[in-house]
Amino acid sequence: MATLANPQLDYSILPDLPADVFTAPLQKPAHVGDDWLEPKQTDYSAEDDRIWDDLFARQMEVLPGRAASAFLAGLEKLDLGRGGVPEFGKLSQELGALTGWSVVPVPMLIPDHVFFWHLANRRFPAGNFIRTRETFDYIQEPDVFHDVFGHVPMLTDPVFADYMQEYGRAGWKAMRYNHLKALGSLYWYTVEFGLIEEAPGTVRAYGAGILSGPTETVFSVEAESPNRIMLNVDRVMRTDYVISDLQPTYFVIESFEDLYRQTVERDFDRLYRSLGPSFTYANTAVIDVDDVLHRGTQEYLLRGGRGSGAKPV
Ligand code: HBI
Ligand code: FE
Repeated sequence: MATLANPQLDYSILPDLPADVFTAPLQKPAHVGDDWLEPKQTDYSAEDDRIWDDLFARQMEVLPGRAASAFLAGLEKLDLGRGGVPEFGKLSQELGALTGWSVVPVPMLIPDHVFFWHLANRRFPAGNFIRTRETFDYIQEPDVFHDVFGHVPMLTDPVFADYMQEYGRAGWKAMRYNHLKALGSLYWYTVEFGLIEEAPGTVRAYGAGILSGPTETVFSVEAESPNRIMLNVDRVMRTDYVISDLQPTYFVIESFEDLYRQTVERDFDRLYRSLGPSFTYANTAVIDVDDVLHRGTQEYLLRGGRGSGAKPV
């Protein structure tokens, strides 16, 4: 039987989690199996559908000139604004025809090795629930708007689609070395908070964490506060991150091909063996070897960040 310590190559079987591999414990709801998949997608209320439509309209106000062309193209191909929370079955059919990915419903955050297993098999696990009016502006857990609006458009891009699958395959190796946080940083600074330089001097956002909310959509590409640094996979995987506020640093790719290439060419065994038990670089650090596009003032952070009422400048 395949285990994390002796991974099989076809990735079709969910691996066992050895006792010495650390993963955050999650309470599995009784109605889901080992794959953590919901038997079916939630039946959304009329108000849920209105919340989707309002979130969608709000994002469409800020995306032009800020979201990556690949993201905007994906939104259009999948027609995510046809009204109400998209139906995963139909969405999966359309996405499947483009890149072979599907979207599957999960109740909440799922364990790392299960998440990686779905990605390695080109299934994107999407949160089933949608936020309420009370939590319209900010939620910490991924809901269906973040997961579907934020993540799924990029999965229509063939190169990005391959990158996500490679990421899933890389997950088990990271767990074996207990360096999941390092691989998590790569996800964080690309899939969630990535920027791309589409033409010299033209930076756009493709990360789902950015594009599922209006504030960071503007802040990430236009504010003076954050650093914007050309992405180097090795450097990013040594960089800490915080999940609860606007990012002090964004990493910029030159193309999805380059991101894919850097990831598959990286010798992760070597990297994990060379990593210490904690991160080398703080998330505000600018280091000698960085190719810096914009050196941030960190004004937002210096004024106290989220909770202080600081303006995201
Ligand atoms: N579960 N539903 C869900 N969504 C995620 O983005 C997610 C997860 N479980 C684990 C996980 N992400 C992490 O392993 C990666 O972000 C590194
Ligand atoms: Fe996400």
